[in-house]
Amino acid sequence: MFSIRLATFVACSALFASFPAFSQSGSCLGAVQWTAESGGNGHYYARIFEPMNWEDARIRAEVLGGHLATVTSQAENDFVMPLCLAGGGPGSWLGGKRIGKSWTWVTGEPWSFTNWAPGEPNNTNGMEFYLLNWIGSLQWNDGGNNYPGTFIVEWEVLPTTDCDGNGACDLGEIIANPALDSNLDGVLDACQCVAPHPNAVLWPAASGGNDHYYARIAQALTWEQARVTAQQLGGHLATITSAAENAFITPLVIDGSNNVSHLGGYRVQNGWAWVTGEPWGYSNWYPGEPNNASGDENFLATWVSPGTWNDVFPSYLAHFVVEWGPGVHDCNNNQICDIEEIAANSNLDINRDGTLDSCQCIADVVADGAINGVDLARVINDWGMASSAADINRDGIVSGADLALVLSSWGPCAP
Ligand code: MAN
Ligand code: CA
Repeated sequence: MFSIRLATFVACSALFASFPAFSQSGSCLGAVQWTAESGGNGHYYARIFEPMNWEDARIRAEVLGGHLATVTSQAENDFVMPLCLAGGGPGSWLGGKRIGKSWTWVTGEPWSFTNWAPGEPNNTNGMEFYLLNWIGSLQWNDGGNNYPGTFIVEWEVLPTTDCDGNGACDLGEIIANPALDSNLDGVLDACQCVAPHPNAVLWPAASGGNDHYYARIAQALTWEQARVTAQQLGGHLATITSAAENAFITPLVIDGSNNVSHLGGYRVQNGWAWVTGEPWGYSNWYPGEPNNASGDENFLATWVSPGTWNDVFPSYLAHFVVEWGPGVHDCNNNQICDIEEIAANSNLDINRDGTLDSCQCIADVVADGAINGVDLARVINDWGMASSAADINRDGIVSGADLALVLSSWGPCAP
């Protein structure tokens, strides 16, 4: 765990004493302070090695609690510009932007000091509106937005949260390893519930979905390889059991070529089955399919006309749709994945549907948006029945436990 690299960025407290430049107790290394003792403004600066365009870097800097560095004096220039080079790599964006004919700083500070390289700013092709160092140089250049630069962030006050309690400031951890903030929200992934895959989209219960996530993985694999890969990603090949679910995934399978993606269906003796064991019911075969064209078309894929399905042979290479859930997300926004909360306390999901009951209105038996006399009447009417919507806790019988759930949550469902 402890490494040379650690020494370059972490020192919420312990290492602090050995770095006199870092004059603020509780500060994070990785950002260097231009100290008052050395004639500075007390601000902190760091070069972020996440190549991106200027507009994205501007947002990223703000998400990290600072702003793209503004270099408004010779002294600040002398402190900041070497950071643009340290560690090599591409040029480093700074917080200057051309608006019309004039240059501005992202903070609104007046534009006066400049340090342009000879011949700059030259606005090549009329598209260079953004400030960065000339690659390998301490002087300035104007660049086009789409250049994948590193960037310099400046903080007046350094955020010092340590959300995972590991003694290392979160900001310092992210500066050292941007992958620790994969969803780019400025919070360590370790402290929140992040989507299971960068491409994953949620089909929210609130809009009639199942709270599962889906992603098309753009890797051409056989169905069997795709099945295994989906598992390795923590999910399974998507199982499409309703027209609504098929409609939800259809935009995901449009891939700019043939729109074929493996799904989690496979041929069994008397028909088809899903990898999850869910019953086979809904299907949406392309006209004439499944035709078992080669005698071994035992696997399900979406077909050329988006939304339709085909049976394909074992060596057919295609992208594939992975499904995750339920409960991989964080419906109550408490930074703990719902699935973990439920695993720790099964009472939080009394109807065992994989979603926290607190995010649903489980006692709204007739689904009219409130828990009221209609639901109560339904419980009493179905008393003792084995299979009824009034069996709120899904224990196999409509009983006093269900009645208690109605009474204890009486009133309108939360929005
Ligand atoms: C054609 C049709 C399909 C078959 C594929 C296999 O498109 O016969 O039914 O699955 O070829 O590539
Ligand atoms: Ca076929």
